[in-house]
Amino acid sequence: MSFDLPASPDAVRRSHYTHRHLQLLRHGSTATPLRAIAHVDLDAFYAQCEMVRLGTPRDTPLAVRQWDSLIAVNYAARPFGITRMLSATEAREKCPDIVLQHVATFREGEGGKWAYRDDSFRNIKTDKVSLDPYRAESRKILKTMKDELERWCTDDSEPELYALTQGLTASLEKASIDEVFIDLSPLIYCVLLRRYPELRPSPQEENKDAALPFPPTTALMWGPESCLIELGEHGNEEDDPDWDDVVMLVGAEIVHAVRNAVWEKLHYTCSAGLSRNKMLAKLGSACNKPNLQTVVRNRAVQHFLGGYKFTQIRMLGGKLGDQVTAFFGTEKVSDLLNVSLEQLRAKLDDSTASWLYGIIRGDDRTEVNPRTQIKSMLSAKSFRPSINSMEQAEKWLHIFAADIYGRLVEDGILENRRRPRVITLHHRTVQSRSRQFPIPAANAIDESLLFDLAKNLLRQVVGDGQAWPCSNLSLSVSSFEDGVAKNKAIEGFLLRGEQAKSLSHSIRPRDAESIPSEHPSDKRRKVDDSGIKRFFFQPPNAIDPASNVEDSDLTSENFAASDNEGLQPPSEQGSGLVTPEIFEGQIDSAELMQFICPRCSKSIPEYEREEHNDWHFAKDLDIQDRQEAVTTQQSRPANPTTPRGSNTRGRGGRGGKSKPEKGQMRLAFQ
Ligand code: DCP
Ligand code: CA
Repeated sequence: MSFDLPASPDAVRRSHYTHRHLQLLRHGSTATPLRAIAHVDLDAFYAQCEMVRLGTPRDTPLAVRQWDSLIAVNYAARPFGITRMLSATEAREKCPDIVLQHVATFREGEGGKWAYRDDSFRNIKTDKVSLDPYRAESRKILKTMKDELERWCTDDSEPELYALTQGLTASLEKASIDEVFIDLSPLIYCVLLRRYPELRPSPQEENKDAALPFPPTTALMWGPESCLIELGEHGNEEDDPDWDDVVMLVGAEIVHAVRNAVWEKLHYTCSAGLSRNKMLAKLGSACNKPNLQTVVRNRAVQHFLGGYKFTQIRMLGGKLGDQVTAFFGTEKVSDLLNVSLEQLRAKLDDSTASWLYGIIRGDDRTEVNPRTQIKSMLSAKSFRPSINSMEQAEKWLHIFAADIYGRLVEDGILENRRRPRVITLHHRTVQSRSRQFPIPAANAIDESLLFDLAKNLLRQVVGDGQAWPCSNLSLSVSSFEDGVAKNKAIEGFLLRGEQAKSLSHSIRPRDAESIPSEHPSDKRRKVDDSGIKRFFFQPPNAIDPASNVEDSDLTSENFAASDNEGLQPPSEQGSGLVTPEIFEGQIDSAELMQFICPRCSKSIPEYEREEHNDWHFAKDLDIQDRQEAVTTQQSRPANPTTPRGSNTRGRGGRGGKSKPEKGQMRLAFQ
């Protein structure tokens, strides 16, 4: 990639973008058209984990099996027609040399440790899948990505630049075990200011709405690792690049560096999508798999989206998408573009109509949510045939407790970093039921405490009657709090030994409804327990995609466990979306009303609308304050005698040797 291009002959031309747009880029604001979001998705993730662990050559076909099903297929096996739909036996028929690696398992009666076992596939009755090895790799990958992004942050070789870009970082959201979103905007701002000094804010108060100078280039050179979405009839490659194109070029460079670091350090390939928002970035990352990145520039958005069915867009894969299809007689984005906002409003409530109108035009203001901490952990097992006794169930509760405890240890429970406050048992016969307890703050959490609590919960379920045969059982912990919380629980949190034991005897079961919740939407879920059947449709976005239910929720074992109830198509499983749920309970219809916030695209219960609007208001004020603080800092005179430092990484810059070409390099989008 090179930026060494002659200045435009028309020196007076101005960019479409303003100083304000650039400042909003600095803040990672969702309101700037210069925003840059990446979605990075590991290729054939579990299969690559096994390839790395076993040292399998990259051209050897390999699939990961769970019992007789395939759950991940590497790219060397795909030309043989091997997909997740096949059984292990069918895969072997199509490709006799394929390596079929079974996932690690816990085994009944063999303690709480998982292991890779040669005979697991024959032992569905006694074994339970462990995803620990994949979670561990996922953590390493995330860390490597963060380290690389860190390298792109401010350098302090040039004081003037340092003052302008100090503290700016990318935010990273773990969307599932093998996917992340990265908001690159603040990092790109740093790079732009380094490479294009004319963009640096001047010490004089400038008109924020004045246009930026035009980029000093008539063409951008894209590296071979980036696939550009072509423009179709909506755009023209001959138009000179503006700053949004330059932003994407810099973003592509950073994303490539991140992917390269993951390859160099850990030997994993991944694919990426880069665009102005999460929705477009996610669609982009799937376009050129494996091991390539796809860039959806602003000028390509309309053509790109026009080729999709809107039901492929996140949040439109379910009931809302079906309704829209029925109302307008089409699934195509291109057809829906002809429907006016008024026509959408005639069929849908105002906020859903506005959201839909925007989303098919590529407008998505969802923020990258940097919370990377896990919000709940679940360990589950489905039984074929069903189990029929407390004794059998307890053996599994032992394994669940060990599984969850191992993950809590990884999460820092021994160092008092965080601990869950609630434990839940889910139980399925003909009906699904769940029971919760608060985890007593006075007790140190260990395997036996989790087991005791789980056993008590199971006894409650059994006491309610009709507990057998049981086809699925699972245990989860949730509502994590920080170990340093300044609340009353802290003393209990740190208790150990006899003191803790004596307190543990005072544990009494409580109904789910009485457990304090963190968020009103959590309260809504708790009506789960009251027992009257009702299907509750959770509109798109109602559950935060970043809610970070730990990845075991997304295993095939759990998919299989749910008898197709509330399953998402595979494309959505990986994105960390939680499935719509069957709620049993009498729900006030007011609770069912949702509105989609036009500012952040989140679906919010009607009764929280006011609170949500207040939150945006407060956030706007905060951004405004910070901008003012920055302006004050920037208006301080910089040291004019300081020599300009060179780009420490020597990337790009304006001294490259590439020959300029008119227009942008094209790559076909299939
Ligand atoms: N997974 C699973 N069962 C499914 C779908 C996925 O256990 N039904 C697991 C195995 C996958 C991992 O989740 O490796 C990530 O899922 P993806 O949908 O991202 O698929 P892959 O990473 O395997 O392949 P791709 O290269 O298409 O992303
Ligand atoms: Ca993947």
